[in-house]
Amino acid sequence: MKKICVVGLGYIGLPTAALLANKGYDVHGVDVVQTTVDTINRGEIHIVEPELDTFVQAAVKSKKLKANTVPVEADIFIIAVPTPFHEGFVPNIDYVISATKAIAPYLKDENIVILESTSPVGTTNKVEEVLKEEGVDTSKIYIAHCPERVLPGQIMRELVENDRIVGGTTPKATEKTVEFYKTFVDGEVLATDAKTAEMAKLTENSFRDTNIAFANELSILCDKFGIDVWELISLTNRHPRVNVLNPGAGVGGHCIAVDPWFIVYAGGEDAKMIRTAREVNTYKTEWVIEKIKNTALMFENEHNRKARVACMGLAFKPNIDDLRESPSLYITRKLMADGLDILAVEPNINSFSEFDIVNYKDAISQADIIAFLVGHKEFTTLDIDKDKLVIDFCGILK
Ligand code: SAJ
Repeated sequence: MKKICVVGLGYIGLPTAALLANKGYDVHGVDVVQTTVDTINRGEIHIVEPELDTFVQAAVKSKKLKANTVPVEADIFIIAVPTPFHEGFVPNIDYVISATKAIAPYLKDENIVILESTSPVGTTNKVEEVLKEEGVDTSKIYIAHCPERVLPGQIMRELVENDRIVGGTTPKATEKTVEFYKTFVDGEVLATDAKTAEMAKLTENSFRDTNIAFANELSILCDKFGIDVWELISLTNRHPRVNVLNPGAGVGGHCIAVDPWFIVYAGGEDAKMIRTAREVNTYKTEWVIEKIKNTALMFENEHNRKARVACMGLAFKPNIDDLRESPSLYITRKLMADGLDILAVEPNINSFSEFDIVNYKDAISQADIIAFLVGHKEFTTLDIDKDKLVIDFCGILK
């Protein structure tokens, strides 16, 4: 069985490493954070993802998965490090470059180097350039991009079931990499070139961002026109070729709110719609803040006292505990900073460093205004007093 070195043990690298180890591969995981390495070597996990703990525990117990801060020689290298952006939405591929430099001394002829990180177009070729600069004869190895496409919360299932796109820097690299993914993916493994694979991933997330922006814009317009947007969407979606997504408090997470900027940065003036979609989704979050503030002000004028506002949900999407790039957390923080009396609710976490987390049932009874920011399942069965002001930004009550 081939040996695999996975660089970056985060939301993609660790599940991938654990899955491959459970498939019988000998996996060496690399992370720059010592505590992450130690946690994994104890058979534990440092991120929250259903089923991942079972996979990691089994992989470590069978000695098929070991973690370290430095790479080792292997047959296949997978790079799964973050690709955030610098100030001003400039793509930041520094982690990809440093991971590439880190594996360079361990590369041998016939090795495969796979970039899984979501990357701006041209990054896989950049990996090749960096390896050349580091003294690697890249004509003797295979380099490809195979973008990750898994949905947080469903990673272990989607890693196996989803179709994958593989684009090599040469046709032979594509072929070799496709062969590898076919050993553990049940979905189809589709072959293309590196740039198309990079753009395909960015397109997927931009497509979703653009469609959510459409829904968010509709929700603002419907509010203006006095129309229930949820009823509107459920009616329009009865057309055989219409499928409007759900409006919400904005778009969060570390993918959909980030990746479209990679296209906008490279596309400049020609990336009009993709840029506008980003702007609409960012604006929706500010609009939610204004809406809550105005409702609180109206309450205060009417009752001669400050309103208590329950912010229902802090995670970036329903039924997870992930707070990264979360619009609802941003909204809650902003309202608190602006002096509103806030009850912060998040049923998926017990405590938070910045403020108290209030039980959702207590918050419902104590609040004057209840703002549903995330559609968590706990919120669907609540019994809310008629005298409460309810603002449903995520359609949970429909
Ligand atoms: N959202 C809405 N309305 C909707 C759907 C989503 O407001 O109708 C919001 C969510 O509340 C959340 C954000 O969008 O704040 C993103 O959530 P998501 O569930 O759409 O996607 P992510 O960010 O969890 O995962 C995405 C997925 N990409 C696509 O569905 C095209 C996943 O397959 C990718 O692997 C992942 O990004 C990634 O890593 O790039």
